[in-house]
Amino acid sequence: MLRRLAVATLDANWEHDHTVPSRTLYPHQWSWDSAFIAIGLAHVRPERAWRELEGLFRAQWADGRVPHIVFNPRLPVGAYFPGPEFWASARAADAPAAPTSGIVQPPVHALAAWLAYLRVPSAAAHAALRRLYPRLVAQQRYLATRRDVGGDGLACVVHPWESGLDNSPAWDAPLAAVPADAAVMRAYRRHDIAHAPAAHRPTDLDYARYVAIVASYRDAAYRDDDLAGRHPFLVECPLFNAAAGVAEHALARIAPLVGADPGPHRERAARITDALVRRLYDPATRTFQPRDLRTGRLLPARTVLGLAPLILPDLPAPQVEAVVAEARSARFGLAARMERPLPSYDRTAPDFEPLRYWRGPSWMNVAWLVRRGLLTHGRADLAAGLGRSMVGLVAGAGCHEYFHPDTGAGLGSPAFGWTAALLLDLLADRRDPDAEG
Ligand code: 9WN
Repeated sequence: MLRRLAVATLDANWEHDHTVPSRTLYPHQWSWDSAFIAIGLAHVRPERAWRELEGLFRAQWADGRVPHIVFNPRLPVGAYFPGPEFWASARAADAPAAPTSGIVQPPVHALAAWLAYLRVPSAAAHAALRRLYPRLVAQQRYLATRRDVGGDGLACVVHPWESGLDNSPAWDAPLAAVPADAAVMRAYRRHDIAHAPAAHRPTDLDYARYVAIVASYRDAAYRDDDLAGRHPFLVECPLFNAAAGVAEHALARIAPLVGADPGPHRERAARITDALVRRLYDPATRTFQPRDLRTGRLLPARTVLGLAPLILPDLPAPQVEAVVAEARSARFGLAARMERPLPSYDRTAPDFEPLRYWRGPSWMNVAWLVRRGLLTHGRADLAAGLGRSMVGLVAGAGCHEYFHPDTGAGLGSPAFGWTAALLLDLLADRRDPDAEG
């Protein structure tokens, strides 16, 4: 029954060569959505899983960046804000012919490709993996070279949208330092608040800052030289870098299948984990926190981003223990029998908001990453509790974009791609326990 709902949601969101996150709110192709969606499609429509990933990577820039949005040119102007006319990707020498945004999202794609292959290791899947491998390597190279603004082995994000957790309290301080005036939003039409309550979404002032950061990057033709000297938002994010580390682990598994050497991937994975622990783990609070490169300081909000390094198989034992303790604390409430869903932000914080975007509600993709991390580190008891809570959310409310962190009520888009896809993965996993490590 649930499985049928998830498949119907993915089928309804399928659009010629990709799956839209939501027909209403997000009608184009999004980067990390496509990776999560491919993981789910592999269980039911394996051929589409590869089309999803390959479609996204066709829009990869010559410098290796994978854009966070690939615009569907068949849609009318105004179908999403900011649309292709605002991003003006054609101004960048490295951009493809298809209109895209100019920023990236967490690199969860190599993991998605590896999991899709493991699910159905057919000749077609092998051929797709061969085609994707050099592109996945180029994606990693872009992040490791052009985005290592801190110079110590981590990639930085240049916009809250790159983190995937756009409106997280983690970004409040660095965002507040971006000069902007909410009145500029009078010149634009926000598409999101035509489809979702304004009280659940970022404010106009947040949007004015989002737009100002894009304009700064765009006006420099999306170049990455001298970001430290001129860019208004530069942050090292634990989730983003944990994804980059896991991507190297996945590439190390893929490499022998495509005639490549896994050694360099293993070395890069180890370097990322080491840098993450050195730069983003705070021994005082015993959790991972983002670092603001403009001030050099760790950002204090305790968000679910800090739990993400658990997905790294080589995370040292003291950090594994610390992250599990943070997840089990009253802040996040992880348990073998969970009373409430995993929130996106510390539920004991005075500014916890159960309805607003990434400031409290529960999301399936972040919970999926945490669950995978728990399995990786031998915490099957806690993973089972989290998994049951996730399935319970969809059983109670459907394939919503996100869920109320107390009641589990469905919020945001009612037919959301990654919720459906990751539910399929969870349901399959409960029949066939994770074997690939
Ligand atoms: C901006 C598509 C995307 C997700 C992000 C989520 C939201 C966009 C927005 O939707 O971001 O990229 O308009 O709010 O925060 O994680 O990829 O589902």
